[in-house]
Amino acid sequence: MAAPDNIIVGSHVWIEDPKLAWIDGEVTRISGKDVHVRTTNGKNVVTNMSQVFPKDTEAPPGGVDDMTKLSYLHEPGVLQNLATRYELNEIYTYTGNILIAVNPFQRLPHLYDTHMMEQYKGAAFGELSPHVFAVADAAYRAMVNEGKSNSILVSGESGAGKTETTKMLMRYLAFLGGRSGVEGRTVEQQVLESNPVLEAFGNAKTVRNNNSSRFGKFVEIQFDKSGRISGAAIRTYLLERSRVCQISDPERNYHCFYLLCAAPAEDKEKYKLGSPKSFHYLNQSKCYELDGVNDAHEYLETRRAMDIVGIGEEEQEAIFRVVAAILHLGNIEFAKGAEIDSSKIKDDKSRFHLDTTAELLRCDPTNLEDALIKRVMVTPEEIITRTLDPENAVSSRDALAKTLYSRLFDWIVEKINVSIGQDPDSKSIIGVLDIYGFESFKCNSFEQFCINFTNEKLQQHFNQHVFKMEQEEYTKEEIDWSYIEFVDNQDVLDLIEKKPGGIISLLDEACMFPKSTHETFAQKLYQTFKNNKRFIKPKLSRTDFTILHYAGEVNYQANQFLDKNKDYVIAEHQAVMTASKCPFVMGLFTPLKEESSKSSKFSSIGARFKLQLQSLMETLSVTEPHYIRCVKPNNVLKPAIFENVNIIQQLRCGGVLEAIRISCAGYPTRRAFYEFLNRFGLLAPEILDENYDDKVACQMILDRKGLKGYQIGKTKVFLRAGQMAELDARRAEVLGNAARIIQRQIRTHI
Ligand code: AOV
Ligand code: MG
Repeated sequence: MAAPDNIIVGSHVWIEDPKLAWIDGEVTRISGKDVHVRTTNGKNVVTNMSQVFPKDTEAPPGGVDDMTKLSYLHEPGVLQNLATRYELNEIYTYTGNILIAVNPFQRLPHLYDTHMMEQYKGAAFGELSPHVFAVADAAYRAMVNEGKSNSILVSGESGAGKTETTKMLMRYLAFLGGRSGVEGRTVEQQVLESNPVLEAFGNAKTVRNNNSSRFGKFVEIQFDKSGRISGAAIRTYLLERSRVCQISDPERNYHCFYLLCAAPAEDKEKYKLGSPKSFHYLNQSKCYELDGVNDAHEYLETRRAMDIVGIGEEEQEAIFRVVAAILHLGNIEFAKGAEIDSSKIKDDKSRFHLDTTAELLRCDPTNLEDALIKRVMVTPEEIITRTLDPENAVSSRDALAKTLYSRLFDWIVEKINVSIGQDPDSKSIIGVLDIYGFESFKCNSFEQFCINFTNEKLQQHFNQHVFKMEQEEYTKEEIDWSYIEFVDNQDVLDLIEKKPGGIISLLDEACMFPKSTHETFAQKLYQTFKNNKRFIKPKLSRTDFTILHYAGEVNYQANQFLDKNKDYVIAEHQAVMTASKCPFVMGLFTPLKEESSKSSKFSSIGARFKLQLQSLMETLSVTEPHYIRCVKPNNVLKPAIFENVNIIQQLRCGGVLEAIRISCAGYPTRRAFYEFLNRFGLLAPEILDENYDDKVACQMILDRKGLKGYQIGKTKVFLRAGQMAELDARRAEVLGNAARIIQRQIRTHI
């Protein structure tokens, strides 16, 4: 987005500001490339011409509902428009077909009621105010009319509103594709009620969001020939496992633990539960309660939702038994044993929790104890039993807790899928993707690496799509277009996933080689990617590495990559659990058919995730995509606070600005012929007098002003970046001259 060089003294402009991102002002002097600007907050600033952007002084006071209607499609214009609308509680804005949603952080019930749904039903896209319903409606119509699958991709950073948006989309699709008048456990009811169940087990309070989803999900809603919902499939991605054992203030563990601790007395007794404060996995953080959430009520709600999605009474009992067992497991402490490097159960209290865990999991307490503190090694000569020191025993305990929990989560997802049922005859689907946005923290580990890998994949998909849409618009208007370049991020994807030689491959190699450490892994990366433009070895660091993602640089700490990538269940744990007398617990540890058929080759989280992503991209590639970009206006999670710098950063990461850039590379400004003449007719009044055809008149004005490279379509004028500003400058001159003449006349009259 190069600044146009038609800024003159008196022009209203935007310049960069360290605090506000952009500030507006008026040009007071120009000397060479230096522009002097008096800003609206009363400062005089000198800046380079290339950093000055024209401000549209005629922008409608309430903003425009589509960014492409802006006269100047640049960063400050986009930001100003969003801010203006947000202030009026207009949280949705289009950028062409992309919907930008700014989190209101307050309930806006009228925006989502049945009346609203009725209104959007069947309305042409763009006819009503921008809305998630309009996107869902467009997807649904496209599916019904063309018989093609559609997808809606919701993205944004943590707390931006992805999950809420997804729920709204699903509600609207259920409204369109549901069987009116049918009560009870319909497919659409089950689809909707899967949300609270998944949230209870997969969401937690984090610093960024009180109800943060700790997994990604793709919900595929299947429709029959007549456009009714006939089935659904939920795929989930990478549940955060570490949270089960480790949390820090003021975060919480997964909601289900607290719900269960707030269950009715008889349930609590059954599971020997007390206050959440008494459990190690919960009391590492001082946060137990959530504002506005009643855990006791949520427990009953979750059980009700479980009923609806088809999880039976007995299964629910088993699920919560495992949840309680994990809490008790976490309270087992170890002390040094009699021999060196051995450990024993610390005291009676720990013994009680061990026994309770065993009881809840229906397994033998002695075997459980052994599985926690002993390892059996089989060598060709003999079988050696090795004991673990207390520190390793704790790791062993936590590993079991994490495995139990992640298996439990997968079981629930699978159960919901079976219960809702898949429609093998489904003609087409609408997929809704609610997945973690780009992350860059102070410390970035393997999780961030996978998350950002996902975002690179989706970004590539997004770029290619935006690019295609742009070209389609040109084709529709029958104008010539030459090749428009856009930044492709294939190089980052190669760096990460190329086989062999990408980071994931190198990580797998390191995990398979017993002697590797995170240091040797990092060294290998440094060596291999010495000359890679997307890879940096930070100075002074021996284990960190930096990737230049499309959304910015991220510095990763390699030290836990190897551990976190290893995907295996400790054999001793496996043995105890499969010997459980509870079929449910046993089932969690019985390998799925596909897994067991695979040879006992090493399996890694990274490689499996890569395959999952690949399959997701394949699914998406045969759908017509729709994009929703959620924006988090502030980090205090409060309404009416719009932080410019923060938002600009998100628009950059979400590819919104990139989409705008792609559009700027072509013909970013489009004006219908009549609109163009209304605005610029005064540049050549004599042409207007002649009664030419609108199209001809537009062409004549543009030629007379010496503009080059623009295009005249069938209904619109297509201008190149900067040309609108040029025309506006001419227009300002004409208006200025007219004003001076009038003033002179007034003066002479006085
Ligand atoms: P996320 O899904 O994007 O974060 P959520 O959808 O959970 O974010 O939204 C966070 C919070 O913002 C919600 O709990 C609501 O309080 C509020 N919110 C979001 N959208 C709306 C809306 N349209 N109307 C009213 N309130 C809203 V994360 O799952 O953390 O990435 O991992
Ligand atoms: Mg979420």
